[in-house]
Amino acid sequence: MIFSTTYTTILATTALVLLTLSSTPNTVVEAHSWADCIDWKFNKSGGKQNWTDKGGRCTGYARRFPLGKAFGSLDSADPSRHYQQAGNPNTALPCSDHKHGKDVGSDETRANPPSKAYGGKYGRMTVTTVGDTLCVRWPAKNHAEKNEDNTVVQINLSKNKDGKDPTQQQLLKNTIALLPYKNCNPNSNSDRRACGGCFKVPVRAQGTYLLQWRWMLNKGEWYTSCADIQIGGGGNVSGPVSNLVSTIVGKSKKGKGKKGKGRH
Ligand SMILES: *[C@@H]1O[C@H](CO)[C@@H](O)[C@H](O)[C@H]1NC(C)=O
Ligand SMILES: *[C@@H]1O[C@H](CO)[C@@H](O)[C@H](O)[C@H]1NC(C)=O
Ligand SMILES: *[C@@H]1O[C@H](CO)[C@@H](O)[C@H](O)[C@H]1NC(C)=O
Ligand SMILES: *[C@H]1O[C@H](CO)[C@@H](O)[C@H](O)[C@H]1NC(C)=O
Repeated sequence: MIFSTTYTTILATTALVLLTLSSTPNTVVEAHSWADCIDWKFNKSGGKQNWTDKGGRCTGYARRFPLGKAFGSLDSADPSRHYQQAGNPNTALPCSDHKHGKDVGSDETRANPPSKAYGGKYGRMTVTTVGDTLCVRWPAKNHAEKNEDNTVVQINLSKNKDGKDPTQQQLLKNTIALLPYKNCNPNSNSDRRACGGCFKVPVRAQGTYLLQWRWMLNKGEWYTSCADIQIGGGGNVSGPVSNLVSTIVGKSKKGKGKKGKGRH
């Protein structure tokens, strides 16, 4: 009798442990990414890219980006940065307004003038020139592991017109770079791995542009971050689209991960 009672207890304990183990990954992977920095400068040029806080510093940010928060912490901290576009992704609101979206992000509405969304408690605005390299950083949020596809980050760049953001359709015609999502440094904490990609600023007339960071996690599931960037100096020629192809630095490579499964 004692034997069977003990045996039952062992079975029950094992079931509980299995239950705990199998439910843990689901809670751990529930996280999505955003652009943490728009103009990352590495301490060391050349060699391996070091995206960690110790490997460089950020000199340009997305709109109303709060300073002083730990890298990768903004999904649980206030404000949450990840904004998932709702409805048809081709016509969805390109930048979070803190009201709309499948996941409502923080307020990345265009300020008037755009520079008002920068400085003080927010990160500074990106100032760059044609031909310069911009390096954008993001946290992996558990989506850069071996069993995940190497998804793509799009960088879309459009001129602000009439004091308004371009539409997602206009942005779609102006993709200037495709960056592999899994370009990350190692870290035992898969949520906080530091990732990023670099591209050259294409030929554009001087002015303020909307740079959209746009990442597709699952088919049709897009997350965006928006930054105003000032492009100045370095010529005033509007380049034809064919010139832009050579500026695409990172080409998307399909990972060896499982396909067709939704990730969360
Ligand atoms: C980044 O740089 C820091 C400081 O030099 C170093 O400790 C760290 O190992 C580097 N990380 C990578 C992934 O290169
Ligand atoms: C790299 O830059 C960061 C930020 O400025 C600094 O904290 C870090 O100590 C630097 N690391 C090295 C190895 O110079
Ligand atoms: C740049 O070119 C545009 C279009 O040709 C023109 O309207 C603008 O005045 C120019 N800006 C400067 C700073 O030359
Ligand atoms: C960005 O623009 C390119 C065309 O240049 C387009 O193929 C791509 O779908 C756009 N990305 C989005 C969805 O904004």
